[in-house]
Amino acid sequence: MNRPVELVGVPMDLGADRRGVDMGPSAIRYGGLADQLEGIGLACRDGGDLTVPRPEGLDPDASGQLGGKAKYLEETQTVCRRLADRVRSIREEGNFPLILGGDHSIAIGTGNGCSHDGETGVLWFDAHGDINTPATTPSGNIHGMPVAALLGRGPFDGQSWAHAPGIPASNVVQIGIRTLDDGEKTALRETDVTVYTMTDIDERGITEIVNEAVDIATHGVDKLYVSLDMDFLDPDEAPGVGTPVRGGASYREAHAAMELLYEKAADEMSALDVVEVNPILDEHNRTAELACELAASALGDRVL
Ligand SMILES: [Mn+2]
Repeated sequence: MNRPVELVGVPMDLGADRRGVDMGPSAIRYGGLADQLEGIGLACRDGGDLTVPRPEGLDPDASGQLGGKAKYLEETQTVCRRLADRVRSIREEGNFPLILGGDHSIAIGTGNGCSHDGETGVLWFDAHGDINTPATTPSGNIHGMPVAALLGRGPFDGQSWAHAPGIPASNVVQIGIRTLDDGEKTALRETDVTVYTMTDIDERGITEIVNEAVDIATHGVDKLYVSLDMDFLDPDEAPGVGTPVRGGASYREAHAAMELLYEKAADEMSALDVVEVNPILDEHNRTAELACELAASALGDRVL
């Protein structure tokens, strides 16, 4: 990859119940991300943080709920629009957007910023399916909805800030999934989204899975957006995440996945976001440091 990297922090926690992921961008910067990227020869510019409304004094239910539950809908919409514009302009300048979350609702912005100029595949590393809609969500938290939003499912259909027509469901591939709500199981059966669960990784190994996943995600398209929710990893490795789930990817599996991704799809990669780092739940910033390492691996860092 020979494009300069531009970092953008999105200190967003309106999409999650547990506070703290708004501090993710700072923790990842403290983890040394820019130095690591420069260490592998990438020019790196820090574009600062997007402005995100604070939840204090806001009514989560104020802005209409898209026919169901969607907390802080209006604020989330504003932030995602802002992020989509930013991602788009970074890409138009020929640079690579590396987005630091924040909760996973921000992927609605990154995804839209990547797909306005032609079809894009998506690789979604996560413990969760993130494909609830306001109609199926048990919690109303939008960080459980970004895949549904990008695909324009249910009440997201016709919502221009959410639905990204440039992302075909058949080019969306999820890896590491280990917990799904009932509504999400139905949704995933109805769509062409490909899901690799942790069981698939156990049985076939991360290398084979990522190889296949990249082929599916980039089939017939020339761009790939990669979204890394740090809860893809096991909480033993990444305790500081918004919604930890046991039984996740190991340290080596996560690195192998990122390394292979770079090997196979460095030219196609059009944006990367690293989300759901929660410094309040972390141990001495190790989850944020791991986020830096994995981002560097995805952008070409190698042992030798
Ligand atoms: Mn997620």
